[in-house]
Amino acid sequence: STADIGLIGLAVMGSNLALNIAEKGYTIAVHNRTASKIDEFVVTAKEQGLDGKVIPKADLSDFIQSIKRPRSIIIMVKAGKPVDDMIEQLLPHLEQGDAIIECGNSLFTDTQRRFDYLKPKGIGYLGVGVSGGEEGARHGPSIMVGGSKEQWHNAEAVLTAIAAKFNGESCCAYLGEGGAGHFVKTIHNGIEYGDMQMIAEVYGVMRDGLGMNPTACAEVFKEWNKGPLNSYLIEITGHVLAAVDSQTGKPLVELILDKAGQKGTGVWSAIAAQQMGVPATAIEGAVAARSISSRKEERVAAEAIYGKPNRGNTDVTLADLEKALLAGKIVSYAQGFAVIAKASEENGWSLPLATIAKIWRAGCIIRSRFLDQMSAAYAKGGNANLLVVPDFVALMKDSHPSLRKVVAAAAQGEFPMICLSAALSYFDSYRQAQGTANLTQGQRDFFGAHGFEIVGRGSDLHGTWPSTLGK
Ligand code: NBP
Repeated sequence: STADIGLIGLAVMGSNLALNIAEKGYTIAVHNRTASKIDEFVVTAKEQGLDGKVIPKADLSDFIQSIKRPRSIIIMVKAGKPVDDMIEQLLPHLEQGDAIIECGNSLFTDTQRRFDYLKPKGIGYLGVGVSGGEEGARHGPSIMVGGSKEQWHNAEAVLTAIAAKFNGESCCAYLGEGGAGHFVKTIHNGIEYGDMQMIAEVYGVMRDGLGMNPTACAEVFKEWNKGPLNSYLIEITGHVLAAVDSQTGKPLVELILDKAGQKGTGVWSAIAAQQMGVPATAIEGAVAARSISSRKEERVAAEAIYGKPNRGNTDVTLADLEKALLAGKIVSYAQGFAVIAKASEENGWSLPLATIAKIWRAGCIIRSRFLDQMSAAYAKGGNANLLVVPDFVALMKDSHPSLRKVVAAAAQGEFPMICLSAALSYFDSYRQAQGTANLTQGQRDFFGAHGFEIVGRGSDLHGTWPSTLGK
């Protein structure tokens, strides 16, 4: 046995990850259900001068025997049942102390179940969130590790080496037992949904309120990428807006149908947040916005009923839009990190918020300058809501008036702003000491005798309500 590590599943993600591992000097055994993919992979590895580090194995038993003990075996097959099938196929060949490292986009509860299933058998299970798509896998993804801590140490050197680097620091970290890694990856994706939707809402105002064409919009995003919004998503937004369709010469973005797809991680984030009672309205809004977008036919019919939106004069500047986006982003990240903090508490993971912000600074879709500021702020201590972390209080004080102005202009100009308005309402709810749930509690007691609290008198008190029977 000579391979440092093994990898099963040579589709897009697996083959790029395997090349990345070989490039870092590790010998890797590779296997795929369909053997022809292994041959194709060897050709690619040869073209990149990496075939000397690759041990191709079409037979699963040979593949396993070729890996040094205790074995670390990465599986990068389609999420869902194929992962369970693969685990069952591997089990008879594995020995105590070996580990399966599952790197796909798995639901964290599935990862937890698999971890619990393998633990009594003495087989380690690591559920690893890998962000950054194909390019990330090849040149350095952000890697969020969860699962068996002991076996993590066996694979730590390889995973740390292949991860993206930010100022020389690896964007890979062990975050906690069981499904911790995949949970954090899911919330990463939820935050990504929020970022994308808020950018799209601002683009809507530029296009339909300020009358800007895609080229002009692209220039603005290019400029914004030099400032506090500097991030991968702002950068690619500039490129998408600048792209021209080769067939017609028209801006490509204007030809793309306005129906957004989703694969489920946004929904999983929103469900996890709701289940734990943590408000994550920006993520929920972003998921809802994609769902509404997909109902194109209904939207066309509804516009015919209500008429075209009455846009009028949009009284916002580009500087307002930039600051509104920053304020929305702070709220959205505050919510996402609050979900992570709560999950950490509920599951006994000790999810370090500063570390999570750190490993998202490079290699993943939401990488940004902002996350560097966040990790620095969280490193000063505590898992507090970002809205009360001093550095961000100053940013929020400076930017929320713009968010308010933009959301107000959107309401007046009939622009949808599901995400930014949700972020503003969350902020306004979070920062007001006296809310309106006193009335809600009164209603709940009226119809259901649920009780209420009066400070100084005690809790579980009841009102004497008039009867509404027969009225
Ligand atoms: P796919 O998700 O398309 O899966 C294809 C691979 O799964 C092939 O190797 C295929 O083998 C194998 N496979 C299947 Br399908 N059923 C199997 C089974 N029952 N037993 C064994 N192998 C089976 O590959 P991908 O697009 O590279 O994605 C891999 C994982 O990474 C997924 O979980 C995906 O969601 C995730 N992903 C992440 C990102 C990201 O940005 N992080 C991007 C894209 C994908 P075959 O060749 O024999 O059919």
